Amino acid sequence: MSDNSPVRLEKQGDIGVIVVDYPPVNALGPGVSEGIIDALNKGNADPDIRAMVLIGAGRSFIAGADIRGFGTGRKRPPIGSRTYDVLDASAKPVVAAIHGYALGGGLENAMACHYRIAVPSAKVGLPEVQIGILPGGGGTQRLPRLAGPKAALEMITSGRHVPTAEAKQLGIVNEVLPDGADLRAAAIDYARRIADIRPLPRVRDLGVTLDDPGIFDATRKAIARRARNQTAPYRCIEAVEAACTLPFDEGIAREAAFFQELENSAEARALRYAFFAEREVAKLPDLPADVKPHEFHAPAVIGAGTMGGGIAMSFADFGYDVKIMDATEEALNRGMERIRANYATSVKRGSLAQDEMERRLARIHPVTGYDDIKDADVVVEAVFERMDVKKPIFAKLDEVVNPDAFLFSNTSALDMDELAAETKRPDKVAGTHFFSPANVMKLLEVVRPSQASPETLATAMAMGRKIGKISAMAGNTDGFVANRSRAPFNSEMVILLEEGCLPEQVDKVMVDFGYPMGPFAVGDLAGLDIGAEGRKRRAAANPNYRKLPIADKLVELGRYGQKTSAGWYRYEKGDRTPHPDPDVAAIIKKVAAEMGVPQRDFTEQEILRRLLFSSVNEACRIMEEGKVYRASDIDVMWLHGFGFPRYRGGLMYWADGIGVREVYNQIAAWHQQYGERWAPSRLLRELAESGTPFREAKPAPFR
Ligand code: 3H9
Repeated sequence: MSDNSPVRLEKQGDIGVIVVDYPPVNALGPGVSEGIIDALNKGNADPDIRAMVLIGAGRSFIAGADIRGFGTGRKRPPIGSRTYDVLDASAKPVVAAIHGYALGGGLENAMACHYRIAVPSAKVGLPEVQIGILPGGGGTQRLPRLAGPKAALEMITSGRHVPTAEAKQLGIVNEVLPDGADLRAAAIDYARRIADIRPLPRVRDLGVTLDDPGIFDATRKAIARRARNQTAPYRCIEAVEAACTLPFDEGIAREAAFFQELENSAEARALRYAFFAEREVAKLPDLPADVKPHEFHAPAVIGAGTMGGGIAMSFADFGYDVKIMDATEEALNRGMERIRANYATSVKRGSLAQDEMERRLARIHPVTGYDDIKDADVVVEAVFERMDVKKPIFAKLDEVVNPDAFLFSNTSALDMDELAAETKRPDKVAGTHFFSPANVMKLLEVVRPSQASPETLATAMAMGRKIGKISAMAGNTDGFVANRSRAPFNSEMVILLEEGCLPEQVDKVMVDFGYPMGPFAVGDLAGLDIGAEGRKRRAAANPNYRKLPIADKLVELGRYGQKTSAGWYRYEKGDRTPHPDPDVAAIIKKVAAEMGVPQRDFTEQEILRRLLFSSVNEACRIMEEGKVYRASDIDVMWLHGFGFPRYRGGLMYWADGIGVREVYNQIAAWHQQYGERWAPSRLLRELAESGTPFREAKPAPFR
């Protein structure tokens, strides 16, 4: 251990305390594993030391291997000389003292220790599958020995963070400390108590009891949908299977081979990219570095419709008491009924406990008067999406609500400057665009009007994070960033029909690509009448607007989607399964004939590229206009707003996989063929000319 090693061995009487100090989360970055091994060797060699404690400095135990080191060709020590092996072989006992997070390689090191104690707030887990790999530090072999194969399978294939109490129940930790206990002192005491126990309890020596050999196939079946097109989840299962059938060392060798296979797979690279993109998106580089978000305690939501209800649920789900206001008792009652029904569905599905549902419901306080919300510190307006409806509400809110409160609007397209101008506090106004269903979808698009103060923007971003969202900043442009970049995709999918595609054909391509549902089936779920409104507004404003006669025709015929049992598909009563509808095929044929569009066949690749390239081009325009900070923010929006398959990284990352020149050439060819809607953006052309990947594009300064 050199002086600047991230690991130190501190002697406290007869106990050696190995402190990992590698901020912010003690990932196993350069020097950390080496430091731990060094400290262990020193501790074992020191005759005064009887036992050791492994503990993390700062906010966490160890958050896992350094993800930045993956795929860089960094050499890893061979099996036998890794921290896990050295801990396991230590002649003196080691107690892992866990607070914060023990994830991935962090938990694997803890499981290679002889004992584990934890504070109640700690979380443990093996989240590797979420970055396209499997636990490679013995986790797939030790966890089944500690917790049993069933629990291990569940934890390793989901990657979920397990709270301490559950970890104790599962046998992963030996002892949970009382609330407020001093972890270091308790771990030293514990180490003194167990110092002389021999033989040392080693997890590798435990047997594995497999009660039900069917669990592996059952898990394969259960994850088939979400693990589509991916390898890592299946390797996780195979590795746990190996733990049940092979001796420990052979299981470890199998795990290491899988790890090597996966580390640089396309899915692992894309998932790592997504992990860092999700952290980058929180950074607002043009705001003063010292700007702090305002702490809020009294949120209020205006409007008890579907969106307002979902937003109120989001606050309640994360422990906030929230007021929800609507103009009439009747609307409020309807809104509260919907909220109750949504929670009840989660209870029925088993994802929410009944008493937790009651606690959450009790945090949502329905009110009818502005007077009831005058003390709110953040207000999220979520009334009908029309400027003439929202404007008077903003003016009224400004008049009655505490002058320090922030006023946010859940709008998906309206001009936030116009709305801010209704108030005498335009510096405290911003857009907060939730995605439907608001209590489920992770994306919060924070829309930045020109007068919003840095504190307002930081507060809106932080508010999203506090209620479990991933907040992303967007410029104030029609459709903002997420929907604006998605709009050409929505048009192109209908235009494809004019040329001879069928909705089910397009949907199949997109589902095979990795979307949970095809875009036409999603359209039916959301309601086709909603898009029709927006098209009318845009057509009125822009004579060159590309109309979508087939979509308009369906709406004209009253085919609004699932709610009318007919949309792009037909539906049986009480069933949400979309069935291809010959009537729709006939409508498409008729409209196409009236338009005089020649019919032809499409390859799957052409369908995919027609939809996604159109959006890539628009995304470049958005960057060109300075409406977003980075290409990766657009990727985060597509991952969390639109269900883009995470293992493909996001729209722009996926396009980089094809290559900026190829994307440009294809778009330029379609420009020739289809006209102006495919005109390549300036930024796209420049990137293609210089061979710069999309993810390195430099958007114009944010405005
Ligand atoms: C593994 O362990 C493989 C093994 O099986 C063995 C291999 C042989 N690496 O998220 P935050 C950074 S795979 C590098 O904002 P939070 C993060 O980028 C690993 N960097 O904080 C950010 O940096 P910046 C298994 C990491 O409190 C900063 O730390 N482990 C890592 O909201 C703060 O992060 C995982 O997959 C890392 N492992 O959440 C856990 N972790 O400030 C991944 C964090 O520059 N990490 N950073 O933007 C997490 O899930 C969350 O970070 C955690 C904290 C829950 C720990």
